Amino acid sequence: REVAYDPAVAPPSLQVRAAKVLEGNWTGKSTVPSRSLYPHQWSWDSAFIAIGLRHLSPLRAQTELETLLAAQWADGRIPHIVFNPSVPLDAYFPSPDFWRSSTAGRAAGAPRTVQTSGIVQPPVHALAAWLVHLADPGLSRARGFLARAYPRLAAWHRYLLHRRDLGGGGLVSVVHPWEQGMDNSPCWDRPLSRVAPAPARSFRRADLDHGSPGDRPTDLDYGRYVRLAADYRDRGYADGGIEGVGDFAVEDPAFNALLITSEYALARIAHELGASESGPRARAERLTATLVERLWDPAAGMFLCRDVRAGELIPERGVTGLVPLLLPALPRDLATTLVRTVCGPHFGLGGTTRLVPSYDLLGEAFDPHRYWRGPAWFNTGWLLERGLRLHGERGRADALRKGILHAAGASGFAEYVDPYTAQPCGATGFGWTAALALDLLH
Ligand code: 9WN
Repeated sequence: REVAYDPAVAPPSLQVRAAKVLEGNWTGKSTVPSRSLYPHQWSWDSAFIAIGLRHLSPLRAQTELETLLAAQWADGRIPHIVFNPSVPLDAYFPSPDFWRSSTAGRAAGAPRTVQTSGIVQPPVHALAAWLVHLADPGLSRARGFLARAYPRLAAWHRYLLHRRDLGGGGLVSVVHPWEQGMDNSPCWDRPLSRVAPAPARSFRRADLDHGSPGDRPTDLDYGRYVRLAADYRDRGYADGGIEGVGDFAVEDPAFNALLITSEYALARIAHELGASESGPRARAERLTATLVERLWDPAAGMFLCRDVRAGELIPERGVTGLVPLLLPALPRDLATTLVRTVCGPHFGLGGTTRLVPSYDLLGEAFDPHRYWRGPAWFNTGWLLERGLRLHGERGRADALRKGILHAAGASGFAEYVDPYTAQPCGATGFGWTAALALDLLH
């Protein structure tokens, strides 16, 4: 029997479904990455979320970033988590009583009224602020959105450039895997092996209440995360050069490439505000040259991470080393090589995969389901789609866009997916997956 097409029962479009996720994760002032796993505000999540939210409500997208910027520390750092006081302490670990920002972070200028973590995340914020402005310049000007955000964004970049150049070569170092955002990437295995893990009984992992253990970092990883964060806290979150740093200090390609991208955005923001600032653009170009000098590995055909403590590159291929494809001043031959690497056997794009895995498909540590050790993530996919387009790879960018949109919808906006089968892993209804799918639909 033929069933007549009835638009009233047609499945909702991807756009409508993505909007519903963002609506459901909105708290009134910001958006949680996930109602179950991550019930607070996260720094780089909020930047990605604002980029999608601007298509639904430019006002909410501005508010999202304003809420985050309001939690900035006096030294310029933007914390990686801003805690929601109405969420029970045991809903997420580590909670505010672990970070103790308002006491342990007093010397570094942590805010008094809001509880935050003391570490940072990749600086996607100036890029997000610029894109949010472009969605509705009239509203943005009427509210003084950029005029208020600009000094905070500039102070954030200054913090990173001046307080976090731990290697002394001009790039920013991260001092914790949570700062880089790809928490258990095999790139960290070597530097992390120096860190004595905190005893398992000294903390309780709330993530395992919601996520399957096979999709999450191990207990040993967590022991090391806890040790590093507690040591940093106990030093008052002070960044005192290499001597004052703990056992983990890494120059990361994606973190630095996002800073450079945000410097370009800062230059546009300054111009829009009528300032004749040549600083950010010149810095972006200089930083690109430094990134190439310090992190490019010709044999791997991509960027690698630098272990600052050991003074050497880490021989692991993580998706982080592809993200500099975003950079407009990347030498032409490097861009060509990066495209070849993304599409080659280690990442398989357009061959064995439709999405970009977070780690080397041929690497010893590859695991298609365990978090940042292989699964494909949507934020890195979105960044590479932009990079491919920027460097004239339109066909490949279109195919990646299609792969991302299909996997986002089919997985229920999963946090990450198996790079071969797109089977959902981690949380579903995940904020940046919905937001970045929305952005790609526009
Ligand atoms: C620790 C929120 C965050 C993301 C990170 C992702 C994961 C947290 C965790 O979730 O990290 O910050 O508890 O595992 O790795 O990139 O920002 O979505």
